Amino acid sequence: MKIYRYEQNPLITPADVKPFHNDFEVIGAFNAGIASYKGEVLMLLRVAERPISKDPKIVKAPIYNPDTNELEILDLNTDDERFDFSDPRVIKNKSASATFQYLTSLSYIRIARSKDGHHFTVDEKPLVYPSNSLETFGVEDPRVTQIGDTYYIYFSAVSPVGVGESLVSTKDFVNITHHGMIFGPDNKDVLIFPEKINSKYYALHRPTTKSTGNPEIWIAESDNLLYWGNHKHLIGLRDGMWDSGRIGGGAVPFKTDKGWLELYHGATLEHRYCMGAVLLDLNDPSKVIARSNAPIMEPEADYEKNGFFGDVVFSCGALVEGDVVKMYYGVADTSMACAELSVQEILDSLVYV
Ligand code: MAN
Repeated sequence: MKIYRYEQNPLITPADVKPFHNDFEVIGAFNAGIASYKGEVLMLLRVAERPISKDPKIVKAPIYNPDTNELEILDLNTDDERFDFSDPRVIKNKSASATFQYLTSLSYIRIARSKDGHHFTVDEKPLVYPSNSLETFGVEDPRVTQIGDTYYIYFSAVSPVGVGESLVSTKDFVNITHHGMIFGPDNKDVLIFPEKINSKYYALHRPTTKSTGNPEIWIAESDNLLYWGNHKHLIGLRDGMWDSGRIGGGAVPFKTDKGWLELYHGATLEHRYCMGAVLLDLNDPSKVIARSNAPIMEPEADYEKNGFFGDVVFSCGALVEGDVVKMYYGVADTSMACAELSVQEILDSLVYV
């Protein structure tokens, strides 16, 4: 597979983003949803900000308070035996069954704009900021689906009661309408198809199941983008392969003459995140036609291997022009990059099921 990584990579790094909060530092500007708007490429960045800790023994956890509309900051001591600080992203309570108790940063969505898709300027203010009790730990990993002149932006809404997927819409990337949570916890990596198929909207989603099952990709239907049903399991983990630990949708699916092409992420149990592809039937996207046995992209460049959480390439959006896929992707949970791949080469690399 020929991959053309932009010379300007990483396109946006935390140093390019001015913190929105006083006494915070930006530690991530990554996993951006992508939109094409009025001749510009918009990256809807997930910006992660962390309260600056002057004491190495204190890890701070920022929490949005919906009653005051302010952030509260919890100080946790690394000597506190009740907590596990080994994952830099999260603080685990050893006695609780949940995978984490607090996040070490708070994420929100902020736009970076570009005329050429290579050079970006970051907006002064957030576009989507936590605004309710289901978003007290932040909003993360947005995707954008354009339907007509409306852009649907959906993202993980994170709070102590779980991670679900919430939806907003906009026509101008200034005024936002909130539509609430469309997939309840625990669910992430929703991807809404850009058009109706046989009079239904479709979305991929990724429940994290607890009783039985794995973090795998499902598909659902809707008449109105708000209420989703007829859920079906789409693809699962594969032992010993690049997608053996967890998988989830990546970029918004796009049409090819062979079917809907979805670029999805897969990780091993050691948290190495790669991108691969799955081809779905044009008339019934719950039918899988073919899938990548080998990743189409793996973390290889220095900025993909090293960072806040290294060995991660994670796309939330791509632009397709003819045979060229411009895949924008988060690197090492830190920055944004872009690479161009050929649609035909991706299709040729898939293994038919
Ligand atoms: C995982 C990671 C983090 C993220 C949390 C909550 O631990 O993806 O980056 O903040 O989940 O969504």
